[in-house]
Amino acid sequence: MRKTVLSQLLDIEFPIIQGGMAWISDAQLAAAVSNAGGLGVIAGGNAPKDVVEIQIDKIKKLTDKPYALNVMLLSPFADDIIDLAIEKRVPIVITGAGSPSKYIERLKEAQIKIIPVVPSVALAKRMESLGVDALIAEGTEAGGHIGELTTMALVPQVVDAVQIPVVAAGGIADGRGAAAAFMLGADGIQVGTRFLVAHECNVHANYKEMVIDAKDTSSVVSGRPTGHPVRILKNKLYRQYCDLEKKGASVEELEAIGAGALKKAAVDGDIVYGSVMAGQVAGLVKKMQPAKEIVDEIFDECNAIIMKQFQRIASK
Ligand code: TUI
Repeated sequence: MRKTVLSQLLDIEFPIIQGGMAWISDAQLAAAVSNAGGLGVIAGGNAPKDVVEIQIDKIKKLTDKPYALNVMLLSPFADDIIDLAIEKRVPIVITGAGSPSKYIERLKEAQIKIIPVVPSVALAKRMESLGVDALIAEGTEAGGHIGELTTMALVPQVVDAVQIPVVAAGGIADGRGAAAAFMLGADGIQVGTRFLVAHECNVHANYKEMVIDAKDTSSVVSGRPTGHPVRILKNKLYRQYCDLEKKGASVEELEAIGAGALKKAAVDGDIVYGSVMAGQVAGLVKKMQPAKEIVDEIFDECNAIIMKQFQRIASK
C-alpha cells in the first residue's frame, strides 16, 4: 500500500498524513514525518501570522520534501494564515473545523493543493464541486474538534460520493487501522494521536505520558453545548466542566473554561486543569518512538496483514 493516487498527488512515499494538532504540530514534527516519507503538517491553530511564519521558515530548512499547513477555520487569524500560505508558497493547505469555500479560488490560483477535512458526505460533495484536490474524511474517534459520524460509517460513504482521493482519519494508529481504512476504499490515512508521542514531537512530556497511560475508555467528548465538541482525555478540568454544565452554566461560561486550556496542557504540561486532546486510539499508543519508526511500522504491519488475509482467503 505504498503508491496510491494520494502519494502520487502529493509526491510522497507513503500515503500517510500527520494530523495537524494545534499548539503541538510544529516544524520539527512536520519535518520528521515528511523526511520519513509521509506528509508532515504544521498546525496554525489559533496562532497569529508571525508565529506560523517562523514555523514555515523553519521547515524549509529542515526538509526539501512536501509539507502542509493546517488552517483551523475557527481561528480569528484564519484569513491571515491563508494569506501567509500564499505569500510563502506553501505546497499544500489542509483546512479543519469549518468550510474553506471562500478561500478555495485564491488557493487554486496560487497553485496550492487544498485538502479540507470533512465530517459529512454533503460537505465532501460541495468541496469536490469547488475543485479541491483531495478530502480527509474524519470520524468522531479522532482527537480534538470532531464531527458526529464514525470513521467506519463515514469513509465508505464519502468514497462512494466523490471521485477525488479520500484520506481516512479518526481511530487509526497502527497497521490494522491503516489496512481497515484501505478496505473501506480510502486512498490514504491521517494519524494524529500516535505522532503525539513521537520523539520529535515537542508537546510537554506530561501530555505524552498521559497518552501512553490512557486506556480504551479514557477519552470523552466535551463542549457539545457550545457547538464545538472536542475529544479530550478525562481529567479534573473535564469533571469541573460537567459539573458546571449540570448546574446550567451559559455557553459563554463554558467557553471561558475551554479558552487557553489546550496550550495549558500542551505547552505548560498542566494535564490536570488543561485540555489533553487525543483520539480514542490513545489506548493503543504504548511507547515513544521516532516518527520514521512509526511510519515504517504502520506500513510494514499493514502490508503483512493484507498479505495474510489474501493468503487465508486463497487457501480456503
Ligand atoms: O479541526 C480539527 N481538529 C481540531 S481543531 C482544534 S483547535 C480548537 N480548539 C478549541 C475549540 C475548537 C478547536 C483541535 N482539534 N479537525 C478537523 C475537523 N474538521 N473535524 C471536524 C471538522 C469539521 C467540522 C465541520 C469540518 C467542517 C465542518 O463544516 C461545517 C460546515 O461549515 O459545513
